[in-house]
Amino acid sequence: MPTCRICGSRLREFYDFGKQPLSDAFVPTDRVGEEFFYRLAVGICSSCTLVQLMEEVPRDKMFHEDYPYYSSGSVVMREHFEATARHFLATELTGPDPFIVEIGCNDGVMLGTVAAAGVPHLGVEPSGGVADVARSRGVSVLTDFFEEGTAERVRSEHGPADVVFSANTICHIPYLDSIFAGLDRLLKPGGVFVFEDPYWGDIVERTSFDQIYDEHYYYFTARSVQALARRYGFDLVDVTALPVHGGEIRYTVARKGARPVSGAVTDLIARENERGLTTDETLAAFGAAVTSVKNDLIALLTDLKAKGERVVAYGATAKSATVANLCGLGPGLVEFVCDTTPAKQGRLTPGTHIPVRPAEAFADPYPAYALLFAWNHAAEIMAKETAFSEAGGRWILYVPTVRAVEGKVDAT
Ligand code: DWN
Ligand code: SAH
Repeated sequence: MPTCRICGSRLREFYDFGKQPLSDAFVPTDRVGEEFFYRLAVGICSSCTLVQLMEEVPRDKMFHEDYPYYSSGSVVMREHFEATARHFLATELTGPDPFIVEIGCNDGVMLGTVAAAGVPHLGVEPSGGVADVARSRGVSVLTDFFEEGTAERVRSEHGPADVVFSANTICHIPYLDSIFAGLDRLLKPGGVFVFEDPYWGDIVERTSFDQIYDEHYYYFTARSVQALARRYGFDLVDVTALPVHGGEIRYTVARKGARPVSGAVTDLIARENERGLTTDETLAAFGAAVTSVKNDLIALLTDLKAKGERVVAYGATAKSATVANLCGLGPGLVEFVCDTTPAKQGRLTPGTHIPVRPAEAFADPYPAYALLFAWNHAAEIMAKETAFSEAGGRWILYVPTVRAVEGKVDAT
């Protein structure tokens, strides 16, 4: 019987996405047939209500030297993380001996600003390629997975931290017992652990089921994070909703009793209970909505194909592996995917083998339809691709429902 990775209680599976490849394993054209597949299914803990994957993919298969996601690829995300860094510099890092650690610093999108301010910091990042880019920006990085042993090492070499920050990474880490043991070693008595991740409430509300893939092991609510923090001797002291990546929550966690708990925490948990975010009915309705989106997207793309229309996808996202593999979207339905990331270009999308081409291929010539795989960046992308809409092109969106639009941002 599959059990909760945190509390060991029974897990109830509520959606099976079937056989899926590693979401960020873009395939070199001479390596087709060598892909790793696993069963992507999502379940809920009957006791602590934490939503999680039913199967765990070994971490070294996902996060390594060639990990192809570079956080600085979006202007909006660059601005978001610069503001985050400035916030810490002005609040938590004003003492005599400041120190901030980031778990999963990627290419230094956040710590670059801290480094430029000359404030002591350390990124812990297992993916060597992105870590090297961070270093080239003046960021100090330890190329390793954060866990209890790493935290001990960081503490003995650098001293205790005021802030441990992590964006879009804690949900990637199944072994949270080791993470909290590490935080206990690393944080100053009054220090904070601040992390932001996709919010289960937004995933349910928008049927953004493509947030579910190998790298995203957990899907948090304030309620489940509060239970998690308490389990390891911490308190959830604040929550803030963020508009990025289709809806996230920033959680602030402190040692038990060290900081007052904001009313925002109790308010959000009360709202989650009212909405019934993890009830059997909600999970069944979510599953039904996923199946509708799947059927509608297949129908739309098949119809466009039959009419001889060109469809190109925009953004070779990790998320889109779930959509493309669930719907069986191959090069027969989607001509290619354009993406600004050199590490993805010239390769094929995982499992579905759609060619990935540079961004410039999009306009050469424009297709009739652009399937927006990077729907979470809709505002940024549509703003810079106005010539596509002006040429009569239409965007195909599938969050929260499948539709073709002319270039207005009603996506998220
Ligand atoms: O959690 C994760 C998030 C933060 O990043 C990781 N597990 C992996 C990754 O997920 P993703 O690939 O779904 O993230 P994005 O940010 O939606 O990916 C956007 C993709 O689109 C990138 O490959 C860059 C590309 N892009 C582009 O070609 N033109 C993005 C923008 C904004 C653009 O204008
Ligand atoms: N923080 C960035 C990157 C998110 S992608 C952003 O928000 O854009 C997830 C990152 O987590 C990857 O760079 C991956 O290499 C890293 N990661 C995965 N497991 C980790 C672990 N145990 N410790 C530290 N980083 C980890």
